[in-house]
Amino acid sequence: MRTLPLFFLMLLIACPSSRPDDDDAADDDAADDDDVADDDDAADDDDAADDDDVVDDDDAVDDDDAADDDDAVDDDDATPEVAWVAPSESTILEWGDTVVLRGSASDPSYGPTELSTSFESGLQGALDSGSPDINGEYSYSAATLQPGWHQITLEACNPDNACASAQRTVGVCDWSASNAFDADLANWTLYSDAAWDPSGFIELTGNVQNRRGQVFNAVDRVNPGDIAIRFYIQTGPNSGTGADGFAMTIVDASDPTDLETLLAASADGGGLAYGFGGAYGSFVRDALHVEIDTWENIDNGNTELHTDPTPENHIAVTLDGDPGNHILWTPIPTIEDSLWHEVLLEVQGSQVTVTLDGAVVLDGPISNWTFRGGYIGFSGSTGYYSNNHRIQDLELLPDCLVP
Ligand SMILES: [Ca+2]
Ligand SMILES: [Ca+2]
Ligand SMILES: [Ca+2]
Ligand SMILES: [Ca+2]
Repeated sequence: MRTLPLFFLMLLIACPSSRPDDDDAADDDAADDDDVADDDDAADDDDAADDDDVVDDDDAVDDDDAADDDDAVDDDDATPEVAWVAPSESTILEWGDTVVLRGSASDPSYGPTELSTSFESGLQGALDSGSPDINGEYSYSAATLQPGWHQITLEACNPDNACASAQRTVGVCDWSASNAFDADLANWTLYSDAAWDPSGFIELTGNVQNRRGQVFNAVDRVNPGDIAIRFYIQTGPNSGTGADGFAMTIVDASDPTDLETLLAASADGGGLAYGFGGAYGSFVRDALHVEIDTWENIDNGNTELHTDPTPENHIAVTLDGDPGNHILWTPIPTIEDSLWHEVLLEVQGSQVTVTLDGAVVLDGPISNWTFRGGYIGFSGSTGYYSNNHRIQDLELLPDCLVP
């Protein structure tokens, strides 16, 4: 959010060609205003003269203005007319979304299909060219607009090469790469057994018993509201016998010290190093977790404090630091294959969707719940059984900001 002014600055820099049009419009307005002012001045003079007949002469001057309008109609005879239909001005899209550019074109002397029309992006160049349909409608489905502000020009030319154009601005927002963990950790902090690997990922545990590791951004909080977060996970090599799994967490800790305290108290083994609520602790504020669980826990009131809903590997949305609170869950085929898997979490209002390797695996509302935001991070744990637990390439879309 702090970079927002820069984006607006970039917008101003990126769209200089909009200025002449605006100026032209302003000039036109000024000219109109001048006309009105002149009329007013004349009226004042007339009032001063107290000569109503002269005021009637001013009406004749107004007729001259009407004659000017006729001149404008003459100009229309020489060129096509274009107008935007969709999308609306300053529409913002997510990268990869398809937007249908739609305009209309007409010409007093030619049929619509005799016109040549095109869409061109100031950022990306020519997008499409063609002709309107018999109704004068011209559209193009743009699926490959790159991130940034596009000032898109709709142009129509008639066979005499007389052209008209109109602009519309469309923003395409980027995923803001929170961290690929390739080079440095920036605002991210390693806790407990987590370690950065020079190959470009975070190893949360290593394939070692009774490990517990976390990595969190203790500087920037994720904003409340709709979000989309993508990251990659890898666990193995002990397929089947491996344990315990990992989780992505966004927790409403009050400050970095509070966060560190919560993480230090979180349980290893079945707690997946995010267990600090429910049977695992006293945390009573908001946290959202996506866990990838590779070990079935059964509550024994001692070493295991919750019961998993399935003996299978599972992916689940849990809340408030409680690994026993499986709000949304589904079994998945074993994920302990030492391969990278893509996880995408999307929150829209109370609707939470989780996509694993491109397939939606969880999709449902969470009743009486809204996303509160907080510090984002990852955790993983082992117990008597173990696996490596690796994460990398986090992309975060707390707000769809146009770069
Ligand atoms: Ca990486
Ligand atoms: Ca397992
Ligand atoms: Ca478990
Ligand atoms: Ca679980």
